[in-house]
Amino acid sequence: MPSSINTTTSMTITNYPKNQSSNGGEEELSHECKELLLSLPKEKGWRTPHLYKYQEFWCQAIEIQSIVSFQRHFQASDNDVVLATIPKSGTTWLKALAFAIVNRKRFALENNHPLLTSNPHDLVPFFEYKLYANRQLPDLSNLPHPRLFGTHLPFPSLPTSIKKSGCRVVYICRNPFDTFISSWHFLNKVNPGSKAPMSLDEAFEMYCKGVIGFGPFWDHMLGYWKESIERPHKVLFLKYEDLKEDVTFHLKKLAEFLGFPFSLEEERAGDVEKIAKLCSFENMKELEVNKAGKSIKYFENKTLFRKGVVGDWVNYLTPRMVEQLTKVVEEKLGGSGLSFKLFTEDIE
Ligand code: PAP
Repeated sequence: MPSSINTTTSMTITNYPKNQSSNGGEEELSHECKELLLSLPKEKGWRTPHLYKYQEFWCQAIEIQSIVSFQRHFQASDNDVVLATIPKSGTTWLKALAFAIVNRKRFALENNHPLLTSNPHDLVPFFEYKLYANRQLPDLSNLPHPRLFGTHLPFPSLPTSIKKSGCRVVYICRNPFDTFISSWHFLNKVNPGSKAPMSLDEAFEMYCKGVIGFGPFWDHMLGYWKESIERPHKVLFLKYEDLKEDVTFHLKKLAEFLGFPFSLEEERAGDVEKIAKLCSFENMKELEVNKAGKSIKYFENKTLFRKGVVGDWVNYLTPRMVEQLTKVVEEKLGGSGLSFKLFTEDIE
């Protein structure tokens, strides 16, 4: 078994921009993209100077270029699997679980599993950060099927071929309180250094206005939520907190949805529990590749494994902030049927 696995055989891909420059890599953009940016509303960014509103969601200039290319060029196959999230909602965990589930015949769960030596983001590449980044047009035809991909795009902005093909989409969301705190920690950690860290207060105000990468969070969630209700066989909606509460149950549900249900024999052999353990926060955080490696050029894998709990927001948000965000959640998500678990016992 090689020390890291290449799931992207015969595929030309490049990583994130080399070192993100002080203006978020905007000088590297194509003329077309620069023109597009001129027509878009913009706000101050969390980590880059600006976030632009493209197709009703906020994102960085450099991301828009890859997104446009992804939207133009990607052709979905009926058995593709797209794992979708708004950042900091459980992307890494979902990628690990889905990879382990669909590849369990290729890679035994005991030793030398690719997840022990590669970060999930290397095994399940993002469309917008890896495959279509840096003006690359990847040849994805040689990837083993089912092909697994990741994206932060909202549902309405996915390429038509994903929305109209038989391909499966799995969405995981997380309560907005923890997602905000996780985002704030992360974005200050991976700040390239040219920008002063953003205060919790300032970041919070932006989050409540919906100004965060791929936000507003409520639109992002509702897009997938509605689709999962209309097309439950094609769009599965999961919640981080539910997985935390009962990972085995949701792992089996995910496997069934993906078309890889566990046989009775596998269940008896404890394969569900083995995958749960392999992909657990505690296991993944301690792996060398996740302590010292880099999957995406300008941030280290360790920034993806902070605390991994439900309810850490209680350590950061003031009562006023809790009231404000509760109001936003009620206003934007009330009546949708979408609700979140906000607390857990294991908070320090
Ligand atoms: P991404 O969208 O940038 O890929 P994502 O993986 O969605 O990030 O979010 C990281 C969060 O998931 C971190 O939460 P925290 O800041 O509240 O701690 C991280 O700890 C948590 N996380 C990462 N891997 C796992 C895992 N295997 N199980 C549970 N939580 C995890």
